[in-house]
Amino acid sequence: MKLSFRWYGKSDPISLEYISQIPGMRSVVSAVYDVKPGEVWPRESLKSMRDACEDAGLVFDIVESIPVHEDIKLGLPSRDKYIDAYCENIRRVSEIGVKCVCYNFMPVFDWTRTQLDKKAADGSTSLVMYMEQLKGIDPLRDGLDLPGWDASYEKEELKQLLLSYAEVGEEGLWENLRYFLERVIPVARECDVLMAIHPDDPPYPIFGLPRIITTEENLDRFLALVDDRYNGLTFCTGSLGCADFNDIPGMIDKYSKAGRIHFMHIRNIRNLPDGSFEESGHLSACGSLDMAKIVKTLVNNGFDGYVRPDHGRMIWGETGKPGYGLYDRALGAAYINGLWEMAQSNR
Ligand SMILES: [Mn+2]
Repeated sequence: MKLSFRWYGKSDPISLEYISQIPGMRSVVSAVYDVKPGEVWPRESLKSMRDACEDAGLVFDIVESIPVHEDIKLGLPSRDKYIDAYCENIRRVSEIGVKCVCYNFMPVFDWTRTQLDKKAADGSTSLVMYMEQLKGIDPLRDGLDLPGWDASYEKEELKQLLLSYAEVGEEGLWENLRYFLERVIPVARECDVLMAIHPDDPPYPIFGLPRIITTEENLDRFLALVDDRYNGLTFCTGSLGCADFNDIPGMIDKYSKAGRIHFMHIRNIRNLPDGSFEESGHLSACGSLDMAKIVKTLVNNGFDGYVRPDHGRMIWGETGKPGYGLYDRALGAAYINGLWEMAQSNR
C-alpha cells in the first residue's frame, strides 16, 4: 500500500513536516484549492505543491479532488467546455507525477452531516448524521443551513439546482456520468492517471437529489460504463458502510481482485438502529466495521494502491477543520500500519 494523508495546501495548519513524521507515510493527497470548479489549474501551483512535498520527503502523486462542474452532472450544453478543462487538468497533474485522481459525481453536496462536533463520552468530537436532526429540513422551502454546506448558494439558486436535478433523475445522472467518462477515461489512460470515483456520502438519495454511486449493484454498473482499469474506485469504507445494505469486506474483495480499487479511504463508522451514524475512532471495537477483515482482504489480494485514514475525531484539544485534525488521523494511520503488518506476516 501507499500510505497517504490529505493536506489542504499551504493554508493547512498541519505542516508537511508533521505529516512526514507519521510512520510509513508516503504520499500527500491534495488539490489546487484557489481556483473554481471547472477552471484549469495553474502549472505553477502544482509545481510549488510538488516541490514543498518533496522537500518534506513526501510524494505528491495523488489528487483529491478535481471537482466535476455541476453543468457536467446536469448534462447542460456548456458541459463540453468544462470536460475539456477537466481533461487539461488530468494532463497537468500527470506532468508533475500524479498517478491517481479521486473525484465524485454527487449532485450539489460532497457529503452531508447534521453536526460536525458531536461530543462523545470521552470528550472527543466527531461528525455525525442524526436522522432526527435531518427530519423537517426542506431545502426547497427553507433554503439550507447544514454544517459544511456551501453558503455561497443563494436560496433561489439552490432551489433551481434542486429542481433541475429532480428533472435529470437517476437515469439522467447515469447518462451524464457515462458522457463524462467516455471523454475523460481515454485521456486518463494516455496520461497514465488512474481515475477513482468516490462513493456518495451517505449512499442514498438525500433532499430528493439523485445519488448513484451507492451500492454493489451500482458500482458494478459504474465500472461497466467504461470497462477499463483507468475507470476505477475510491473505496471509502465510511461512506459505503454507513448503510447496512453494503457488505464492505465482500465488496472490497470483489473490486480489489478485479484491480478496480485505486484508492482506499479507511475509517470506521458507528451505525445506529434508526439509520443515523457517527464517525468513530478507527479501531474495530469503536464502530460497526471489521477493520482487520478489511485490511486482511486487501493484503490477501495484493492491493498496492493508495490508502488514507480518511477522517478522524478531534482529540487532545485540537481545533481545526472537522474530520481533518492531525492527531486522530495519525492514530488511524498507525492502526492501519499495524493491521497491515500483521496481515502481511500471516499471509
Ligand atoms: Mn472518503
